[in-house]
Amino acid sequence: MEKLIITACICGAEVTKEHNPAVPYTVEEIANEAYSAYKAGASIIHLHVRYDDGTPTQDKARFKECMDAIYAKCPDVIIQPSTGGAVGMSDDERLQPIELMPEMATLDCGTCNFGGDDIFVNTENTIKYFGERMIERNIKPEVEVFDKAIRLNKKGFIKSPMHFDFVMGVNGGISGTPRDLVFMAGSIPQGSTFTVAGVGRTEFPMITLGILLGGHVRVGFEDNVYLEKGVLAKSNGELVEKAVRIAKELGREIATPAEAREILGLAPRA
Ligand code: KMH
Ligand code: ZN
Repeated sequence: MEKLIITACICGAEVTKEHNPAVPYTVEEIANEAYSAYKAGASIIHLHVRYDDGTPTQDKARFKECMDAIYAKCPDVIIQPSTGGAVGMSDDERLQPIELMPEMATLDCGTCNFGGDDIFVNTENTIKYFGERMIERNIKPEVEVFDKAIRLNKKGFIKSPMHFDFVMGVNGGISGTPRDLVFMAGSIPQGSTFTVAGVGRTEFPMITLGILLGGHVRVGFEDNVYLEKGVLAKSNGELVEKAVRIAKELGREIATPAEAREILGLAPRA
């Protein structure tokens, strides 16, 4: 089987230090958490950034500071900025980090409930707009799918082969069950690649099945702050180490950043 690409979602926009004191906010904390994940085997850092007080932001200057600090510690890592940002942000606010010409960025598909009263809005036109901006910049989108409504874009707004991230178990999205993950993995065009993420306690069961299905995996504080029931992870690195242990038991080797670039067909870094 293909080597396993591990993505670490180190920070997110919703999780806070009240959930786990190790959730990073400052530039230094974000760079340290990225390094802990990279050292443990992550080849991609899925990046949200915060102001020092924890407020999520898509501000380009803040992204640049964080990306520079991460590259200083992990020179060859793939940084994948979020264009989802936080619920309620406008399209252009969310798109700011693509001006930094990252190799990848997320492209969220479909509007869905996002816990409680929150609605994560991704209209058809938003998806097309984001897709076109990424094609212009040769940025590989990771298509974030939160629900069963995978609407495949055949009109050239996303290039093939597509790379998906199935985000399972969001409160309001698709459930984190084997049945639904098998459905998702069977619903994408041939030749696509996919990553599996599971929110909360579904993280490790979902990535285990993702590894068996030949997919790639994402772990990190954005999705889950626990190493096991009742035990907070001390770092994103601990979560990545656990993913590596599971992969090794199942006979999957771990991809380096260079191998991940090759598997995903990323354009050379600007
Ligand atoms: N924070 C969520 C509303 C992404 O990074 O593209 C959206 C999200 C997806 O995290
Ligand atoms: Zn995210």
